[in-house]
Amino acid sequence: MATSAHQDMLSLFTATCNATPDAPFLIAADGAVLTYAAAHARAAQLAHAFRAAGVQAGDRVAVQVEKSQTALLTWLAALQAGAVYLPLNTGYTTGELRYFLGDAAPALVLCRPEDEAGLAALCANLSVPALLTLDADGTAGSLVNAAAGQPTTFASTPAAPDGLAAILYTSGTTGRSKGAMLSHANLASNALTLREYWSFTAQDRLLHALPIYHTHGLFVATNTIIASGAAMIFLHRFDADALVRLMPQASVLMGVPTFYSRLLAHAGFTRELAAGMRLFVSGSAPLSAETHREFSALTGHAILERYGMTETNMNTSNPYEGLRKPGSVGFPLPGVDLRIADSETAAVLPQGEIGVIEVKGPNVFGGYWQMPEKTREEFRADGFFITGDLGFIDGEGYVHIVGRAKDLIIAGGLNIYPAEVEAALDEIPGISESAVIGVPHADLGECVVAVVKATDPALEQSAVLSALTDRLARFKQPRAVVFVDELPRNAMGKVQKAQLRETHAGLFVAKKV
Ligand code: MLC
Ligand code: AMP
Repeated sequence: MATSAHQDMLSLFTATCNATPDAPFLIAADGAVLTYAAAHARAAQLAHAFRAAGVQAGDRVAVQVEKSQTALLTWLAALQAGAVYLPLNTGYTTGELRYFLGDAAPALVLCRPEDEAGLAALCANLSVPALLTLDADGTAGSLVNAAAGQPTTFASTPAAPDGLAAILYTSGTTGRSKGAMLSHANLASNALTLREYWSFTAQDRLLHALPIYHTHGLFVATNTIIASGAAMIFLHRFDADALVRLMPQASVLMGVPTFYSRLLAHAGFTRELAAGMRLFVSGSAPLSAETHREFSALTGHAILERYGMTETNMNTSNPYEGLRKPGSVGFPLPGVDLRIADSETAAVLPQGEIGVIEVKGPNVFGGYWQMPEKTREEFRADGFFITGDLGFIDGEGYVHIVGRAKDLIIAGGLNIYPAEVEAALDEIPGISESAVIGVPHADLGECVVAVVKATDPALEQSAVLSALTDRLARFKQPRAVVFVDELPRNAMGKVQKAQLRETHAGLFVAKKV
């Protein structure tokens, strides 16, 4: 079995493949099985294709493709090739990609066939040397052609634990996105911790319906499964019908809160259906105590809520055995130091007081790609990372998140930084200023609303939204545009977003998407 002596995901993966080559790793919706041995071999072929495209150890491989088994294997191929994996949200527009590719300077971009022409021009412009494609099924495209016939083993150089494994971009509060640099040890240590904490075994079958371009679906789910030698029932995307159909074959589900509210609304989701499940995990956004209780009442299962971040992997979790408190994110995971500090003075606060959550541990990233200044700003001198989340620790040691010091909206588990949307809005002719807020949304938890001051009285919501189509990924686009004569400002001239949030809180409460 893979142990904590394994400090990188490639050796964890290889250890599992050697121990149980015939065990299932990925199970398709139709039941077709890809074993660990077959996955290792296919990843090796993909790693050869990367090399043939010019990727050397330490090079970045940027990936913006639909979710498929092959897409997931590109992560394991990057590990075999010693490359740094850089997954990108499939919703990003070409304009958004320009920044990521320019900043990360990858040696290879992997894209959807339909994006190839547009990206070829961008890659030429940015001097990215290689571009390959992969289709939505993961069965065709120039990557598949390049991998065909390649050897099924790859002579990998062992990874240094503190070497760079992946760069994941997170949006910035002040505009520019930051590439969080995650080391091999960051990822492997978290996978092993979660395996133990959540009692994973090789018998587990995880229903995987999350996207694989973010920490949750790519690392929390996949890496923990690999470390356990377990299998994933691998779905293209979230679909409540498919989850209900396949749940009898599964033992664990990991999802964002929207998964759980949608399951609760599904007539086929019953106590009997959930009876065979061992564990339901929620994270990436706050799970309301109400959803937690409704879920318990229907199924008898207490959803296990945990708290993480791209920069830190997972920090806290409710216990596997013991009380899973609704509205709490549980205890700091083994090896993670967590404290609550005053956001102004940095003084550590006593139990029960609200402050900014700070964390330190083997899970915490090394810094932002080529942003030493930003990195310094977000770490304390004693190595604690300042998460920007506000919380407190209760008398029993459970951590509660009560808000965010950072101006951030989380819709359906995806982060949107208002500053980025405001910058795009302010460039639209006829808008003089804007404030972007998150308001409660029945399905997504929160959604984006733009409050704008227009100089052109004829400007309409539809014109504003269509001006954003090519600028911002769909999930960042406002669900409503509210026109105002003036934005409320305090004496310092700062827009009072709390006031705006309160004024517009009712906009989407009763509505579905
Ligand atoms: C889809 N849309 C969204 C959206 N997802 N808009 C805002 N926020 C989202 N999250 C848009 C679609 O483009 C569509 O636009 C419309 O909303 C309706 O789409 P849908 O079909 O209802 O949505 P669906 O495709 O079912 O997606 C919803 C979802 C998905 C919640 C299942 O967003 C999802 O899988 N979210 C998980 C995100 C995630 O993995 N986060 C983890 C980050 S890591 P239109 O124009 O067609 O109407 C992290 C760290 C940690 O946070 O702790 O884990
Ligand atoms: P990301 O940058 O996409 O990794 O998102 C990380 C952010 O998601 C954290 O800083 C939190 O604000 C939020 N988050 C993750 N898990 C939870 C949770 N269980 N409850 C509340 N917020 C969460």
